[in-house]
Amino acid sequence: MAVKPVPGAVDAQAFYAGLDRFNVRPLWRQPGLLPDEPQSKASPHVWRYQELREQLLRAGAVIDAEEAERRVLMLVNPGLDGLAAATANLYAGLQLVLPGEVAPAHRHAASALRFVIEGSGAYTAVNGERQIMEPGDLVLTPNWAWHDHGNESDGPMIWLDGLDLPMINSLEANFFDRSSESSQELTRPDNASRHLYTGRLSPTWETWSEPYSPVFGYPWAETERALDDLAATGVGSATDGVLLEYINPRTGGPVLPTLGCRIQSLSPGRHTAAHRHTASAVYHVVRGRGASVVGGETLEWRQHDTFAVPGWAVHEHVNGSDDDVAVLFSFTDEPVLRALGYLREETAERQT
Ligand code: 1HN
Repeated sequence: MAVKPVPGAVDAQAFYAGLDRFNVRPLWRQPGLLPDEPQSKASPHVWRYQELREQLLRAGAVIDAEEAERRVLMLVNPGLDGLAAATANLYAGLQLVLPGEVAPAHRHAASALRFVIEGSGAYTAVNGERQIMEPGDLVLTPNWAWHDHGNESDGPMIWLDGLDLPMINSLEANFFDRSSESSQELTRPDNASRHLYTGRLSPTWETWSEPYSPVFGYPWAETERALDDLAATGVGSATDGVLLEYINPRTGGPVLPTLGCRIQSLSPGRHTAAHRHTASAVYHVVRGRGASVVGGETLEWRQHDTFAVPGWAVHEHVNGSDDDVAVLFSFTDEPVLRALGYLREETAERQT
């Protein structure tokens, strides 16, 4: 029986008011479900190391690493309602391990990376192997890998933590496990994985089936050499200058399935072309000073500052020095967007 509804035969107000109890809602009255383009709630933001270093050292007098489990000041984006997130998908934090301290072994489904800011000679143990940490080193603690930190040096050790926590928590796929031993058993020599894979050469006897890089430490000395060699040749892209991706030597792809890591050099005085992409990123200033214009806001930065570039925010970088390069480390959710077919990029008008 086909019934043609008579307009006005049902009282609209009463109809809308009565829907809640069925746990349904009219799509035609739902704003914001299909925005014309992404509108990140995250703000462009810079966290200043000079201020935060002082607070981090104060934290060292408030709690020890063992009790805190991880003594970290999380970088909380002011646009994200207090969420533990630097961009909508990326978590970042500054971690302090003082001489003699251990941050006990645990593992989680979330993937993590460390970029060393200050201090020398502490370690992160991951998968039975210690990574000895030096400034500028990238250390991976991939999903579900046991990891613990210790500082046997005589100075404080500070690094930037990056995780995919906001993403994996919104997917409701996170797990956590604490070891009964505070330090994991070591089964391989210190820094073993970085010696197994050396640039263009790969060990034939090793098997590997994990979705992440078999290399857990990317030493600064190698990274810096690559940047220096390229800086002299004048290559690079209009939007990013010399931008190098840290790779999984097994695949040539990103180091972690959810997080890509990059190092970037901007020649003296360089002002990059503006662009935007659906991927978001957290940047850390390794060297130099300058500014990034992000979503119309100018974020001035200097060495060891960290700043957030939300997804789809137009951004351009400026090296503020006329005689020194600026070097930026960054991590991004790009691998996720790419894998799912949601990566989009476009060039944009300069904002300044
Ligand atoms: C974690 O495991 C570390 O191992 C640092 O150093 C920060 C933030 C949230 C969840 C786990 C670490 C973290 C973390």
